[in-house]
Amino acid sequence: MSDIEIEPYTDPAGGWGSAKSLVEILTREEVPISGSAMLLKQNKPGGFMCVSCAWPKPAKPATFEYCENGAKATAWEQTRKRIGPEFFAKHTVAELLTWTDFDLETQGRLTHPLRYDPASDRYAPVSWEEAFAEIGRELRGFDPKSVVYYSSGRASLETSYMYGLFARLYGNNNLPDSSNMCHEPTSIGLKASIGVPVGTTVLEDFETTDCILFFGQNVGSNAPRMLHPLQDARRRNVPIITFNPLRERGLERFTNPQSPVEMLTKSSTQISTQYLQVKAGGDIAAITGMCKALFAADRAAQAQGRPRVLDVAFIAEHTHGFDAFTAFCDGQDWSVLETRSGLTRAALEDAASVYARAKRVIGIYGMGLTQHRKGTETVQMLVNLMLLRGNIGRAGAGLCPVRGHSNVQGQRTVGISEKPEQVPLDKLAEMYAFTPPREKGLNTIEACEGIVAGTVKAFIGLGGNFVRAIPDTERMEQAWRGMRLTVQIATKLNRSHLVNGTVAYLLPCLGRIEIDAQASGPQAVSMEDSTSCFHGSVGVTKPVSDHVRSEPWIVAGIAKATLDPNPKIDWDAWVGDYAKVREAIQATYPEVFKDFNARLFEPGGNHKPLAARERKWETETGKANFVVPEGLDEDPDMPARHADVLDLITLRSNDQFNTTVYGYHDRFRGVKGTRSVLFMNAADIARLDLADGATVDVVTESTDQHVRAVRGLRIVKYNIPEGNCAGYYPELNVLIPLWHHDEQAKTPAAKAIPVRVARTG
Ligand SMILES: Nc1nc2c(c(=O)[nH]1)N[C@H]1C(S)=C(S)[C@@H](COP(=O)(O)OP(=O)(O)OC[C@H]3O[C@@H](n4cnc5c(=O)[nH]c(N)nc54)[C@H](O)[C@@H]3O)O[C@H]1N2
Ligand SMILES: Nc1nc2c(c(=O)[nH]1)N[C@H]1C(S)=C(S)[C@@H](COP(=O)(O)OP(=O)(O)OC[C@H]3O[C@@H](n4cnc5c(=O)[nH]c(N)nc54)[C@H](O)[C@@H]3O)O[C@H]1N2
Ligand SMILES: [Mo]
Repeated sequence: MSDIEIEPYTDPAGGWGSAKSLVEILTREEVPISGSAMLLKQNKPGGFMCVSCAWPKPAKPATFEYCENGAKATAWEQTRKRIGPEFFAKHTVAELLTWTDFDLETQGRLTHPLRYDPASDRYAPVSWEEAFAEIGRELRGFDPKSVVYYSSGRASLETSYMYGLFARLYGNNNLPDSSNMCHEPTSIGLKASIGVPVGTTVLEDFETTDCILFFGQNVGSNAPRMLHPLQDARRRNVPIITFNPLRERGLERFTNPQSPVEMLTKSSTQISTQYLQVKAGGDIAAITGMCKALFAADRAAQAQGRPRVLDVAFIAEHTHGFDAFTAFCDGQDWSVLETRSGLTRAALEDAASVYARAKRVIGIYGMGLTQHRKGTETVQMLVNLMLLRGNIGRAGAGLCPVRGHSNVQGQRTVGISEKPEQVPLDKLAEMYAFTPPREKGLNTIEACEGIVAGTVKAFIGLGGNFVRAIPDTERMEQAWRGMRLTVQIATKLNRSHLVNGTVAYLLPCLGRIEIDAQASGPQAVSMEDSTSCFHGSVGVTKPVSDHVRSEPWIVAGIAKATLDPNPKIDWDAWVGDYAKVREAIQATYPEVFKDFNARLFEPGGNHKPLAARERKWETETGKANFVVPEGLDEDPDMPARHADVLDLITLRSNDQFNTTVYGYHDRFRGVKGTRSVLFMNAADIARLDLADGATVDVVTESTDQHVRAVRGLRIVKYNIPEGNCAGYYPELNVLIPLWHHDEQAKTPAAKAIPVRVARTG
C-alpha cells in the first residue's frame, strides 16, 4: 500500500487519468502491453465478452471496445501470477485470514484443485477424481433442502443452465444468485409493474432519446462504456438529469480516452445538465415531487385549454391504478417531500418540466435505487413517473436498469432462480424424465438465515465471494464454519475460500478469456447483456495451468458424482460440445432462444423478445400498473431516530470489481493509498465535533442486541448531503444487519444503513 493521499480530483472521467491507470495495471499484472492485442478482441463478435460489467456490446464496435475498468478486469484475470500448491504449503488458513481482500487476490490465479486439511490448517492439492468422489459422496448424504447452490453472475449461459438443472435433479430450488443482492428489486418490481423482469431499452434507443433521467448509478466507474452513448446524447443536446447523493465524476464530465482529439485538446463533455444530490433513500420522495409537479402542470394546461401534459390516451388504454396514484401524490405535502428528498421544490419542478418537454425519455438506474429497505417500491416509483407520459414501449424511451455482473441477467433467463414459478419446470420434467422440486428455494438472505440457524449444511459456490458480499460479516463468518461442506469454484483466492466448512474444496476454473478446448475443439460460451441481447464469446489466451478445468466440465463432474445416471442426460456429450447445451437451452426456451447456435455471433447480439417493448403487459391486471408506495420512509422499522444517526452508503471505488480490490486508488474521489475512509458532510463533521482527517469508529444503530462496528476510519470531508455518509463495500458490510433488506426482494439495504460516528479512543 502506498502513502495515503487525499485531494479532490478535478479532471474529467476517462481522459489521461484512465490511460495512465490502465498502463499501471497491465504492468503490475505482467501482461505485456503488446499482449494487450488481447484487448482488441474484447467485446467484438468472434472475440471474448468482457468479464467486467454487463453493458451491451455495440454492433459496430470501436477499435478499442473496452474501458479502463474492463481492461483492468482483463489484466486481473490474465495476470502472469499464479498460486499453486507451494503457496498453500507455506501459508495456513489462519494466517491468510489476516490478509486483506487485495492481498489475497493479487497473489494470482489458482492452478490446482485443493482440499482443506484441518490437521495442518492448510489447503493441499488433490486430484479432480478424488475431489468429485468425495463431494458426490457428501452431497448424497444430505437432505437436499439443506444444500445451497450459489452463483455469482459471471458464469456463461451454458454453465448456468447445467448448474440449475443439476440443483433440480438433486432436489431443490436453492439457487441464490448475486442478483439477490443487486437487481432483485428490478426483477420483482418491473415484473409486477410492467410484466417483464428486465429493462426495456436497447442501445439504439439512446440514439433517439431526448431526455435521460439517471438514478443512483456510478457510470464512470461501473459501466464506463456507457459514457459513449451518453456523450453522443449530450452532443445532440439531450438533457441528463442526475439523482445521486454524491457528485460522481463520471456523471459530471467525460473525456473519451479513445478520441485522440479530445485527449490532445483536453476537451471534455459535460454529462449531467442538472445534478440533484438527493439524500440516500430519498428517491421515492423526489419522484413523488416530480409527479406532483406534472399533475399540477397538467391541470394548469387543462384549465388553459393547452395540450395535456400527461399522456392520457396511453394511461387510459394501457395502465391500471392511475386514480389511486394520483390521490397518493395529491396527498403529499411539499415540505415533507423536500425534507425526505433533501431537494427543493423548485429543483424538482424544474426537473419535471424538462421531463415534460421531452417526447422520449430513458430512465437509467443502479444500486442507488435497489439497495434499500424500499428498493422494489423505489424502482416501481420510477416506473410510475415513466407511465405518466407513456415512456415505456416506444423507440427512444424506456427503463434501463444497469445490471452488474456480465451474465447475471442471463443466469436468470436459463433457470438460475430460487423462484420455481420463473422456471419451466414442466418442460424440464418432460425433457429429462424427472420430478422437479416445486417448493420455493432459498434466496441469498434466506440462505444466510439457514446457515445461522444450522439448517443449511452445505454450500456450493459457482464463482463469487459470498461471505464477503453478504451483510453482517462477523456473524455470518462465525455461522459459516458450522457447515459440513463448502465447495468453491473460482479463479482467484478470496476470503470465502478461507472461512470454510468441515469438508472444504477449492476448485480452480478457466476464465472466459482463456481457450476452452474440449472433445469437439475450442468452445464458445454465451451471455446476456443488460439490454437482453445474447452474445457468443470465444477465449483467446492459453489456459493458466494444465490442471484448471472449464466451469461446464466441473459442474458436470460434480453432477455425475452425485446423481444416479439419467439416460436423458449425457453430461459428457454436453461438455464435449457446448453447442449441444445450447440446443438443450433452445429446446427448453424455444421462443427466447430461437436459432440460438446460428445467431450466436450476430453483431450487437441477439435480442430476446420483450412483451413490454410492444406494450403487451404480462401482469396480473393485463395492464401496466401504477404502484402506490406505502409511504415515503426509507427505513420503516427504525424507531424515531436521533439527530446524530447518519445514513451510511456503501459503494464501490474506481479501483475494484465488487469484492475484488484492484488497488487503493479511487481516483475520481481523490482517495489514494487507503480504503479505510468515511466520506462526510462538513456540517455533520462540525455538529458531531469531529474533524476532517480525524479517525473515527462507526457503529450501527440497530434494534437488535448485536454490536456491529468498524473502527479506525479516516474522515474525508466530502460533497455529500447532510445526514449521509459513505464508505467502501465490502469492508463495511460488517455494519449491515442481516434483516436490513428490501421488504419484498430481500436485497440487502446497503445504501442507507443507520450508523453513529464517534472519535476512536
Ligand atoms: N469497475 C466496476 N464495474 C462494475 C462493478 C464494480 O465493482 N467495478 N460492479 C458491477 C456490479 S455487480 C454492479 S451491481 C454494478 C454496480 O454499479 P452501481 O449501481 O453504480 O453501484 P455502486 O457503486 O454501489 O453505486 C451506486 C451509486 O448510487 C449512488 N447512491 C447511493 N445511495 C443512493 C440513493 O439513495 N439514491 C440515489 N439516487 N443514488 C444513490 C451512489 O452515490 C453511487 O454513485 O456495477 C457493475 N460494474
Ligand atoms: N455493502 C454492500 N454489499 C454488496 C454490494 C454493495 O453495493 N454494498 N453489492 C452487492 C452486489 S450488487 C453484488 S453483485 C454482490 C457480488 O457478490 P459476488 O458476485 O459473490 O462477488 P464478486 O466480488 O463479484 O466475486 C469475486 C470472485 O469471483 C471469482 N471469479 C472471478 N471470475 C470468475 C470466473 O470466471 N469463474 C468463477 N467460477 N469464479 C470467478 C474470483 O474468485 C473472485 O474472487 O455483492 C453485493 N454486496
Ligand atoms: Mo451486482
